Amino acid sequence: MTIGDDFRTAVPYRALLLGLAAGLVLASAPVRAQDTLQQLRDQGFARLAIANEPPWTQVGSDGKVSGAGPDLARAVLKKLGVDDVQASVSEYGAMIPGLQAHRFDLIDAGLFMKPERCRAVVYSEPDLCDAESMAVKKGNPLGLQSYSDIAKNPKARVGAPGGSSEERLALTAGVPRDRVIVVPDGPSGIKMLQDDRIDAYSLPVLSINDLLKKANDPDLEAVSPVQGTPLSCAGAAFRKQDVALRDAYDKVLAEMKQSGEFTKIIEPYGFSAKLAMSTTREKLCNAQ
Ligand code: 6CS
Repeated sequence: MTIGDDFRTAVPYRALLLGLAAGLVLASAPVRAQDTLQQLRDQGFARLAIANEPPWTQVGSDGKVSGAGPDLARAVLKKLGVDDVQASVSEYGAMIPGLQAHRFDLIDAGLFMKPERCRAVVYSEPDLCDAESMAVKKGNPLGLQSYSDIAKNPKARVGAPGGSSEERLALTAGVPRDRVIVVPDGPSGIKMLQDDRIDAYSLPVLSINDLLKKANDPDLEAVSPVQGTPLSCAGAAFRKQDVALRDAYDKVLAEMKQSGEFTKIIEPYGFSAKLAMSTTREKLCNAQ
């Protein structure tokens, strides 16, 4: 008698095979996801998507990458045994497709947690929060306080990054597509405003403040916050299949929030650690 014969007759053979196959797939899932962290450790770096929008992310004239997002990601990854990050500048709208296409290993660029994005990636817990702002000409000649003000004024044009939350908010408020102008970067947005090619340039408050300080142009001012817009928070974003990597990242992030290290990294850039710790991924990904 061989175990095979009796075993085959005692248990429905097909169910047994299916159960074994399912077990093998399930058992390999965490291993595969765990592989990503091991792959990053082995390669010695993680490929990070950034936008070059200070103080969230910035690339110096010497090519050095800094900003709250990269500094935080570098610190967390180092504690996970990934010694460095290699950053690539990407438009916000191209970050998630690039992550999914394995051009990046994670995004930490102030990519706000929005329900539609939360369906495409897995986010860490919140790290960087801010309200929305608009740079306008001094005195705000068109009286723009909100995206619906822009929608209601057929002459008003608003600039925003492609694929950004500001672009989406303006379109959702009813601004026609041809009056929402995609702007490649901050300095270009300020120049377009100065040249009257747009009437408002919309980014988060800290970004607009940074740009206006650098522009040092008395003919420009900020409308902050943009009326009717939510406080938004970003987190590090990972591929949906990399939940184990995200969980490992989250564990270290929570320890750093607890120890004060998180505060020491982000607050010099103007971000509030308290604000980030006052909300959760769950709340932000399910916001109406
Ligand atoms: O997540 C976003 O879409 C926005 N985040 C930042 C940091 N800047 C502009 C962008 O629209």
